[in-house]
Amino acid sequence: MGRVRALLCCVFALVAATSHALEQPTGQVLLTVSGSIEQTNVGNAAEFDLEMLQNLPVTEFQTTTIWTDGVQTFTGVSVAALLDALDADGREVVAHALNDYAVNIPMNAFESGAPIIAYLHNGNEMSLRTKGPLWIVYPYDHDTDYQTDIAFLRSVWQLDRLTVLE
Ligand SMILES: Nc1nc2c(c(=O)[nH]1)N[C@H]1C(S)=C(S)[C@@H](COP(=O)(O)O)O[C@H]1N2
Ligand SMILES: [Mo]
Repeated sequence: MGRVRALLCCVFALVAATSHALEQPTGQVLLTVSGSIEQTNVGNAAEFDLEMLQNLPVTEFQTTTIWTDGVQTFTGVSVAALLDALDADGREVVAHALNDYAVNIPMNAFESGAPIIAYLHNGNEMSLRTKGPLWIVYPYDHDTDYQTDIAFLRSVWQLDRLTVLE
């Protein structure tokens, strides 16, 4: 009995150590992260539904944008926090959108905590027509660094994939 229990403990410890630490998405997959990441849930990738994204650390801010009128509230997870949760280790990230737009962003550009992957805009989920369901946004009003062409072209709407490059 003691032996069996010891063996089972070993097996469970091994499973815990080697299995995917990420839960499985149960809703529609909104974001797929692949490349140089340690935490996965489907093959070599990490798939997220809305609930999984909402379970990551939440960042919310208010700002105007060049695409909208008036002050907006955005709620999401910072790219830094998301990549941290996946133990990502790389030099840059390719952010890819449903309309096949893609942009490479160096890893050190996320250190400030901006941008976020917003899943709520003024408290509402975003449709494809309103740049959703996921939109990379910066608190543009908070720093002149975020009012540059570089920040604008990294503001990927209809985001669907991130690839971490070594
Ligand atoms: N999904 C998606 N996001 C995108 C783009 C795009 O074509 N598709 N264009 C990018 C570029 S190149 C810029 S400069 C900014 C600003 O786009 P706009 O001024 O044409 O609205 O959005 C960025 N985000
Ligand atoms: Mo652009």
